[in-house]
Amino acid sequence: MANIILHPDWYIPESFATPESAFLNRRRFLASMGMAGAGLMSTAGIGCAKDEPAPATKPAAGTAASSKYPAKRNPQFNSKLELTKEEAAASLNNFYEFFPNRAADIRKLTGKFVTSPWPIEIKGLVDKPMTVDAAELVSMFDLEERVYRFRCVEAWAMIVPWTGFPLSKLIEKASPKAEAKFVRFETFNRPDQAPGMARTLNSYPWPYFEGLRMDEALHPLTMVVTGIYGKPLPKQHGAPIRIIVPWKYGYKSIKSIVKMEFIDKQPKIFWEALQPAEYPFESNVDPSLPHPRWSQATERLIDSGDRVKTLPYNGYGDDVAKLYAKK
Ligand SMILES: Nc1nc2c(c(=O)[nH]1)N[C@H]1C(S)=C(S)[C@@H](COP(=O)(O)O)O[C@H]1N2
Ligand SMILES: [Mo]
Repeated sequence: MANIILHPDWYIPESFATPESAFLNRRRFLASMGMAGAGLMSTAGIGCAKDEPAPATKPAAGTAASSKYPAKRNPQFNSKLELTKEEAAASLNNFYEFFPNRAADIRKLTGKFVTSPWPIEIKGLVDKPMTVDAAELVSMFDLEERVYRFRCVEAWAMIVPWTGFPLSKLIEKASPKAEAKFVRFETFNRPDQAPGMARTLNSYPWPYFEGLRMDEALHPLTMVVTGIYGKPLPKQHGAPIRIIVPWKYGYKSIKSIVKMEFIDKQPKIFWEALQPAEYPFESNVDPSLPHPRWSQATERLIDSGDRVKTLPYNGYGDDVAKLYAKK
């Protein structure tokens, strides 16, 4: 199929023709105009009010246990950088399942996406395989809010308050066997609800999949996220449940998870399957290691447009560098 691009959409050929580059340029463009939060001017409906919070904050229908929001902020997890404006974070998303074309506002494309009920299958090398609904998970665990830096491989960044709980707590419940060395995550597979998926059925290896080493999955910074900005996750951020791994490039933080499988071999990840040289399994944020086609030394904050230094492990080196010390 000639019109379908087999690279990740951020694989940017000289033509700058891919949706991702358009998207990235849009972020840059808006940021450079100091209006990243303003929505795309040529796109009807979102309006241009910077502080218009309503569409951004509307939780996915049926998202559970709203009474648990906002959860208490854990002061241990904070950032010196100012919080990204909610509207900027909520209107500039990467969610390829919904991307139909260039510069789309994903909020307009999620209308058919049903996020409740949302059974999640936990299986593989565990003593207690289970299927739990996302709503049930929210009620099972104490939720807390953590402000994390978030760094996309395309060199944009944001600082946002995620709500959730450590993934290690869920892993404990499943009681993995000693042979479990990796966790593989998988997203929903519903092209009828996800236009981006429908349009790339033959070129992308849907559904989106990701993976972590067991020690990465168990690390206290790794979160199961069910909310953002004090509310249940809106659909475009990966409702009803996603992972956040703050020291890795954004694509590791898989959204709208339906399956977690404990396995003994390193799994492939979605973008690696498409472009192994550019998107390796580990993908820790590393300013000294340029992407084959761009520098990773700095990053642009999506609302202010400020360019700041990228930090090793996205600033979480004190906590995680030891996981990667050469033995
Ligand atoms: N299922 C799924 N998860 C995904 C993606 C995706 O396309 N599909 N994109 C990833 C990328 S590239 C980034 S940068 C982040 C973006 O998260 P946000 O839209 O909440 O900012 O989600 C990640 N998780
Ligand atoms: Mo990304």
